[in-house]
Amino acid sequence: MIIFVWFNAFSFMYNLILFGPPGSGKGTQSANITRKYQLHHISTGDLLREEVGKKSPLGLEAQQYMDAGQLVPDAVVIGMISGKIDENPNARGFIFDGFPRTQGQAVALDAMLKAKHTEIHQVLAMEVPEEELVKRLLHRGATSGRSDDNEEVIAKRIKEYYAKTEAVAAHYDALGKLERIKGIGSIEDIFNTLGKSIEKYIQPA
Ligand code: B4P
Repeated sequence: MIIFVWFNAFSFMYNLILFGPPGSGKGTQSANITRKYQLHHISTGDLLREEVGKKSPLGLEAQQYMDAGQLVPDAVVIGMISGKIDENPNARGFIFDGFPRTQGQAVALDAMLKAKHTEIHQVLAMEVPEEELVKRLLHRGATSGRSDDNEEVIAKRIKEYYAKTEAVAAHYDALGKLERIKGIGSIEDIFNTLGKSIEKYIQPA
């Protein structure tokens, strides 16, 4: 028992934020990273879509924001995340995909992880030009059934990103944790570039 507690207290947990504008490929690359490095994937977009699908009170509240291309209020999203971390105490680490999306969420995440005796180690920010983002999101919209499938909502999402989300990069840059990654090219090439950064901290599982 004593050995178990000692091991847990000192075992290294790696936490990564995959950051970027809507359509930059966060979801796509998270799936690959999760598989190769055996991290636990937390996507606020997926969690919110799950709640919307279930028509839960949280989902019904979130849906109106998502359909309009707006961010869901911080309090709703932050509450969801803490529970997900606690459900996986023995995770090798977490990959946060689409979270934090505001300065308030970043501050809350840092405090939440500190209370759990861990921290964010790296923020990998994928940079993609706006016209490529629009092209990708229109293409995804045509096949996925997601509500952000038209130019008006996509333009709103990109505007929200510059108004509220870009500040998250500055927050982690000031802490020396931000690395910018070119997010155009093949999915495999981008994955390899991300992997080189991740392997400064952990090796494939
Ligand atoms: P999310 O689900 O997080 O998704 P996203 O930003 O639209 O896309 P992502 O960057 O993951 O791109 P993907 O890999 O799919 O957000 C949805 C909504 O949820 C938000 O608008 C908001 O309302 C709400 N929300 C989520 N988190 C929130 C939070 N923390 N706070 C408040 N609200 C929140 O890639 C896009 C497309 O590009 C795909 O079709 C993919 O196949 C393609 N693609 C990817 N990489 C490519 C490449 N290298 N080349 C060509 N195509 C590529």
